[in-house]
Amino acid sequence: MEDSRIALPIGTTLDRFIKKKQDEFQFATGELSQLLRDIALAGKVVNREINKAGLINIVGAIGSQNIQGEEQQKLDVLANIRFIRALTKGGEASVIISEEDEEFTDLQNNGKYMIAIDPLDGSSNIDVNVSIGTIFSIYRRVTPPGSSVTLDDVLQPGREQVAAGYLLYGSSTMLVYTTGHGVNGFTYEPSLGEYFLSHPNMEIPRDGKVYSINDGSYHSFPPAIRTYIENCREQGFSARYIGSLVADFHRNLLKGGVYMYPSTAKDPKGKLRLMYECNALAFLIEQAGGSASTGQERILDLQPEDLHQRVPLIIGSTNMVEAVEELFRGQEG
Ligand code: AHM
Ligand code: MG
Repeated sequence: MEDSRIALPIGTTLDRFIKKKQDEFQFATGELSQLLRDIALAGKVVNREINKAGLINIVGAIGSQNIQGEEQQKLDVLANIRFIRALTKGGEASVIISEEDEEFTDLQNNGKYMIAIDPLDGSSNIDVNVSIGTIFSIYRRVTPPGSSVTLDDVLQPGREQVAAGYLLYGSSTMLVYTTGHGVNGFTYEPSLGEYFLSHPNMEIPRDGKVYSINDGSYHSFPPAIRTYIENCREQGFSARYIGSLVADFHRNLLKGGVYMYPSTAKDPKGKLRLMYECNALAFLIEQAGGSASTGQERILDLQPEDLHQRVPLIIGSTNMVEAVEELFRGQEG
């Protein structure tokens, strides 16, 4: 088996990187590479819209008209349109599910792939100039391409992902993704319109001193989570919570730490969606040497039952996730 983690130098363009990686796999047909390129391109378009958000009245004006006579859209709706359009064109994907859409979209073509996407995550941060993100997962279809899409094609456990990643629209825009052979991060250079490899072979530290959770819900967290938070406080760990999953995840990936969205009184199954948020980040974190769990089960092993299913998420440095799992086991006993 060839070493798919052959180092490419920092500064390699995303296009060249994708091409080199594809060349390393025999029989690769290039469709997955094309999907990644499509996502990267849509990311550039969304990045541009986000940067314009403060300048023109694009946000929150759904239903009104802009000067071209087009409907003005909220940024999350706009991002959904941009990504679905980009992923539909090439014919590599035959079905798309999106956090923005109630049902799956059967594209009625021969595409081999199924895509799950959260086009713009961190909705509460959109209007306030704080980092937001796009999260995506790519799976192979289960039923033969060309036939009608079924729920079996879309309700696949996260361990079946062939690729996953996110775009982070932050102080700079980044694309971070995995195809199951490590995690690589690319930084977007807007004046050149290119992504460049900036974070090759990303690995999360095994341990960390940062915990990320919405402390306002402390009193409705399960006892295991409350105990874990108290332990973090006693050890003088830092609490860091942006409230934008991609941004919190990205910081912890680089520095070490744990992000937690457990069950609460308001969201008894947790708030985050298995298909659009948790699976992609779980695949990435495991590829970077970390862990992702509900507190009781590995995220990637969960059998989804519903397109918009929510699950608790504990994700980050392995030692920290395991410490939480240990507390859940103690709570059961
Ligand atoms: P969204 O999909 O509506 O944007 O919600 C997901 C977001 C995450 O990005 C973030 O980590 C979490 O919700 C924050 O929730 P809360 O405000 O309850 O802490
Ligand atoms: Mg979301």
